[in-house]
Amino acid sequence: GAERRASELAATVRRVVGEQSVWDMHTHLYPPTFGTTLGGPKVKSDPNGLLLWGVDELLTYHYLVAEVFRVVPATELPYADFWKMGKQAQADHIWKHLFLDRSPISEACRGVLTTLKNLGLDPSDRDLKGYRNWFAEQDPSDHIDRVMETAGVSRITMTNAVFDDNERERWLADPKVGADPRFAGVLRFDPLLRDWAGAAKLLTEWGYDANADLDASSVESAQRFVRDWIDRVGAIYCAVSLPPEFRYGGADDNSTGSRVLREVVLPVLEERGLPFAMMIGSRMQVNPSLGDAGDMGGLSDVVSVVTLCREFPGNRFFCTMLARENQHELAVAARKFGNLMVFGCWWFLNNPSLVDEITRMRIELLGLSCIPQHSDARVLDQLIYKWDHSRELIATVLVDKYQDAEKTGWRVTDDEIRRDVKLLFEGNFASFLKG
Ligand code: RAT
Ligand code: ZN
Repeated sequence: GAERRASELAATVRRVVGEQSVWDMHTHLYPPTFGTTLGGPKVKSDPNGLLLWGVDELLTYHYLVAEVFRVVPATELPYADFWKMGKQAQADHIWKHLFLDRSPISEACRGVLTTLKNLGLDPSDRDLKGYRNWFAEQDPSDHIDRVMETAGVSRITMTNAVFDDNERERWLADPKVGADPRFAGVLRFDPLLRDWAGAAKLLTEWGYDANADLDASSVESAQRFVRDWIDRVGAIYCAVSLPPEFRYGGADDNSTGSRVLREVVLPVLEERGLPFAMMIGSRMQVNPSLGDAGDMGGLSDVVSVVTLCREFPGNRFFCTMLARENQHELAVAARKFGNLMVFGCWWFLNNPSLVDEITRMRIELLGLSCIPQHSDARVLDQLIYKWDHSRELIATVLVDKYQDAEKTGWRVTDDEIRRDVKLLFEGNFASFLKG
């Protein structure tokens, strides 16, 4: 009877979620044409390459760098000494202190174990050298196929940071550098909104005359810059990460950041029909010695997002926030505006307890009209664990929600479950892009 139906339903939902491919809407991954730190039998390694993969990159992920400095503090191993160590020595250090000297049960540690296991390696070997040897035999491009297959990812969205010299120069040197069909481009330009004066200097150097006052000709230059780079990276949307202090006060708000948004970014995006992704709440470099691991989060202002959605009905906004405390208000805001798409459990929220809570709350408030997760993978192989863990959590929430509906006598068919799950993992993103 009812119990049997409930357990069948649970099994179906888990199977469907396991089989549904994902279009990962935000990663920091690249095709091998951008250079790769770990070469393969057919590919030379490039120490500044942007494609990170393999066990040493997994172990030196900035989430784990932060964790290792808690147990071997900088008073024992100064930051500068750690950064001087080679990649393998850093990985050895993290392996010893976070995997062998204490158990690897943080989410970032567990992620390494899931990744190894799903690649067919055996975490119980605890054989870092053996894992290294296995990766050394792989070809980076073939490995991308294997990882995508294992993770069930159909397409990887990049983050193409135009203000990063290393990346910008690769686009300028080779217009086809991003042409790999497994990857989609996203133009990322934080300095335009976070530091207009600094950005204006660089734009001028790059042939787009602009000044700190943002006069009419600077607006035109900056618009041309954004257009040119949208075209160059074939951007499917544009994105920024913003601090907790980010505010948009409406049409009379004449702060420079707000003017750049209103006069440069949003008009170009509307003209191109592209969404704008705002990732809000990153407080940068509270401990600069930690490098990428030195950022934290803070409470942000949902009202600013609401104001943007209301005043720019011709623009579409993806939004994610870094503070747990912002999630409810943001989900409620999405009920008010069809041009707002809430996505992902970002960075410090990408932990099972929080993914469960946030996903449940979003589905209760928004039904199937949200994008529950993105991976934020910086190391190719991380796609495997990020999606493995997220699928399990999203499936658990869906099982509960379908079972609650079925308690009334409503029945969901297998096809309907497949339809719904596809929306969450691919469809909502694809339709929001189209507008
Ligand atoms: O999640 C992360 O790895 C962060 O370092 C950032 O990349 C963040 O996701 C961002 O895109 O700024
Ligand atoms: Zn990111």
